[in-house]
Amino acid sequence: MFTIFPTARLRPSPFYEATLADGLAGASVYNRMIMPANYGDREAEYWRLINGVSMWDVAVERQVQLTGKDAGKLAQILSPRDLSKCKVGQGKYVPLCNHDGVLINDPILLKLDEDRYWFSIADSDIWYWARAIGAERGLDVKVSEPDVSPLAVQGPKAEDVVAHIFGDWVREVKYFWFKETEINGIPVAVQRSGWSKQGGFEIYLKDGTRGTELWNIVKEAGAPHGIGPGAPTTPERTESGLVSCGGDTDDTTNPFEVRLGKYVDLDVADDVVGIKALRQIAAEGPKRHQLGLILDGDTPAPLGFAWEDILKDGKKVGDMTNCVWSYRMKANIGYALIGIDCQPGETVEIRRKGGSVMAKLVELPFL
Ligand code: THG
Repeated sequence: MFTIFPTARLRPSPFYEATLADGLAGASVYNRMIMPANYGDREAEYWRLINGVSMWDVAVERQVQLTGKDAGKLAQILSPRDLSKCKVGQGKYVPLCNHDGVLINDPILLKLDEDRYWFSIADSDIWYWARAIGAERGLDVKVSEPDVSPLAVQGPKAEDVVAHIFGDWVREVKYFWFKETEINGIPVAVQRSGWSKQGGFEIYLKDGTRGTELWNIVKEAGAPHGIGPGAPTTPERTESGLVSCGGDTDDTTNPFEVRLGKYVDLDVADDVVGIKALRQIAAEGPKRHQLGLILDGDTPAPLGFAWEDILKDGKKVGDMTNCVWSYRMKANIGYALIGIDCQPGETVEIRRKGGSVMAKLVELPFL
């Protein structure tokens, strides 16, 4: 095929060497970094996540750090989720919207201290955004990118592996809560989180020179449990109904359309970016919603690069934003971003490259 041409614009992960040594076979680009995608046997990697434990280089989930007197103020201005009760050591899944109420990122917010926060971001440049909003509002806050790189340990056996490394206290950690600690002198934060519904933790490496060391600690601790390298798994996240911001959304999508309305608190202060637009969208009712699609046919037929049109009675009613073979459902499944008059139970037509395919609309998650 082809190799990736190294350039200083495409930053390597601290785990890059370790992932190459473990047989990295496919990657994509995310936050201007190489994002490992698979190690050559996607089905085995999927079942390892479902039944065992998998370790993922997700350093591409970069941190946008806010520090200073107004750090908490800026965090709240950027996010329409009420953060007033967020404690030090707690994380929260927060949509970020622009002034039109359009979703621009869906990070996990970590509150490290009263005056220090990280937005652990999905794939868009939030540093510029946070700096611009902070400056325009005259806030006393510094926005930076710290040397922090998450390594995910996911699957039903992840807790045993992470407890073996850090101690049994990790078993008591609540969802999205975290603790800063170290292992063999390597500074990390350990959080119960991860982009799967199979359970697990993310170990945020706080010293990018020690990626291979941390990778090998996890690999050794996981060996008795059959750990192997993997990556955020499209079939599992689709079955589980997780949103991929920028994949399942476009530059007009608001959080209500993609099942994130529960993370929008309409009574946050008026200075929160996008809140006025979000109140109006909520009052009028969103025009589209996100449903599952189960396609006819029994041959894996994943989505390529682009969304595909969904038709009803010959007219376009929405887009299929994602499509993948589900190993557990033994069908091609995907997400529809579709007019709200289209409802679960209905059959629609998807215009695919090889011709039309019929699909049934269902509620998400699939499993
Ligand atoms: N880990 C870290 N940072 C991240 C991601 C991650 N940043 C970008 C991206 N992934 C954020 N996206 C999500 C989406 C969903 C969830 C986590 C990150 C998630 N959602 C649960 C759900 O939808 O059921 C629970 C949400 C809740 O109720 O609070 O876990 O993977 N570090």
